[in-house]
Amino acid sequence: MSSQPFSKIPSIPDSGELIRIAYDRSLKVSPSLPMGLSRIKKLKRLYTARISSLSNTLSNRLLFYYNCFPPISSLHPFYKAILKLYVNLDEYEEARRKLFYSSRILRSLGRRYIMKLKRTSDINDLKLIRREAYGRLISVVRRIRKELKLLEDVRVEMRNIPSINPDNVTIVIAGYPNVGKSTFVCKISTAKPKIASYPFTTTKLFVGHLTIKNLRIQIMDTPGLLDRPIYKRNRIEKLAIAALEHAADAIIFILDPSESSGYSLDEQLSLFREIENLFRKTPILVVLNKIDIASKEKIIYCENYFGHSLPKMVAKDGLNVTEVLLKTLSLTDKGRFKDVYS
Ligand SMILES: Nc1nc2c(ncn2[C@@H]2O[C@H](COP(=O)(O)OP(=O)(O)OP(=O)(O)O)[C@@H](O)[C@H]2O)c(=O)[nH]1
Ligand SMILES: [Mg+2]
Repeated sequence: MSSQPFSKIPSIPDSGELIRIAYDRSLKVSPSLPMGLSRIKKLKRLYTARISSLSNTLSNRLLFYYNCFPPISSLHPFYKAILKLYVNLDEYEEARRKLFYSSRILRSLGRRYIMKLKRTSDINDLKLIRREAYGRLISVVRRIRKELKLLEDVRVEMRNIPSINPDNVTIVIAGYPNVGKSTFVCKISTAKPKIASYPFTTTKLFVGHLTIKNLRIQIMDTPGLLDRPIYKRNRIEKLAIAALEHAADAIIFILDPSESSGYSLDEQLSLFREIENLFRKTPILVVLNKIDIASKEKIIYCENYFGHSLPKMVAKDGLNVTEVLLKTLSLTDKGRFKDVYS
């Protein structure tokens, strides 16, 4: 089971905020200072405790954030492809690395200044060492300002990407905007994406679940795609492409022969050919939706193109949606799902 690797990461403060938190905490540290202790010993104890607190707080925080962000090598290709839409992968890894090394530097700087404090017996020196230690510790964090920001941006973009379990069957829905993809997903699964009578309603990926004969199935709703080359696609469309490429065991391609979506059948067919071409290894089921309002001519036009067994549904009313789902499952790796068909 691979749950969403970015969904539970806490927010990352910017470098100024991080410094402020650690600095304030260090000022609150109060080591025991017995009455008879000389002034210099008291100061030594106090500064040692404060430098140690500042260096540990900063170092531990950075190590914690480093561990929160998964290395690219551990990512399922689906999450890797999506992460790539938001960030340069090398920069992401570099930002993680910098957090890790900065955490180590903070710890060793802390130790070094504590040793320095130990060796001195001059009050002015103690004060200088403390000031220098604070300055250097803080500047280590200031130097990774950009990296902290990059990781926080990644977190914000990635946290809502749905969780997929690669052990379960995943069916991804594709098609032009407004053809009824979300309506279909709502009818057959737990997902509740927004449905509206205008295009580009869905701008994220949604995963719904259902169980057939103990088989857990994931249905992924995607943003609508226009018929255009991949390099002209926007980031929202690329999300859909990433899902089709890396998550789909099978694809349901929905056509709207009524053209009430606002897109002609020819445009939709052209998109289908592109999808078919791009994902040759993934089974695709083409389905006609909105046959309640489509003309006979358009339906026949599609049947002439795909053959007479072309499934037809009225997703809005749930008509034939289960049949469409079962037919799609029959196209997937039968060995894995034989219980469903036996
Ligand atoms: N008449 C009819 N309308 C339908 C049917 N299925 C969906 N619709 C309507 O078509 C419109 C678009 O439906 P959505 O499910 O939001 O379409 P979508 O493909 O998810 O659209 P995007 O998210 O914009 O890509 C809505 O007004 C639905 O009610 C159907 O079988 N018949
Ligand atoms: Mg939608």
